[in-house]
Amino acid sequence: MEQTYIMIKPDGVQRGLVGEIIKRFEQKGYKLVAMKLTSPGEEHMKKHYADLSSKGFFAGLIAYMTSGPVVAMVWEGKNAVAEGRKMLGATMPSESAMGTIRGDYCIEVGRNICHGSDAVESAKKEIALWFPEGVTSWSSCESSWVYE
Ligand code: DAT
Ligand code: MG
Repeated sequence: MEQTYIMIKPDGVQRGLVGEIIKRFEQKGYKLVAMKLTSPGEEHMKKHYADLSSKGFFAGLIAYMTSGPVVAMVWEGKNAVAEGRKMLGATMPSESAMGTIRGDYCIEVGRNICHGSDAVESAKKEIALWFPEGVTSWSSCESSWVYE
């Protein structure tokens, strides 16, 4: 089964949206296989966003992402990466459909409350970066009701 790295950013934590975001992934049918509240610091966050280091907004992005704790999670299930991105909504909240997390709960791109891996390969890298200790494998009693 595919795994994706989902992170609730510092604004999502401060605004009390942790439960709401977890609820959506649970209710969709995905399985939580790793989770922690953590403030890993600047170097770690620069590694996470290494692909964006040349962007003009990079310094602001790192300051925002290190301004408070984040909730790091790995969710598992069929097409979890692409479906997770759909659940988050577009990067720009003004372009995120209503009903998505960003569409429903934020206004500005620099405060867009959640992160989700954009491809299976980047998910693998992000999961290794955030959970070097590995994830937890378990079987959910729901699985035969979620999958045919
Ligand atoms: P996403 O988070 O949807 O994968 P991304 O990887 O292109 O988007 O960018 C990572 C984060 O950087 C994004 O969630 C918010 C910030 N960001 C992206 N584009 C931005 C812009 N034009 N101005 C300010 N912040 C931006
Ligand atoms: Mg991205």
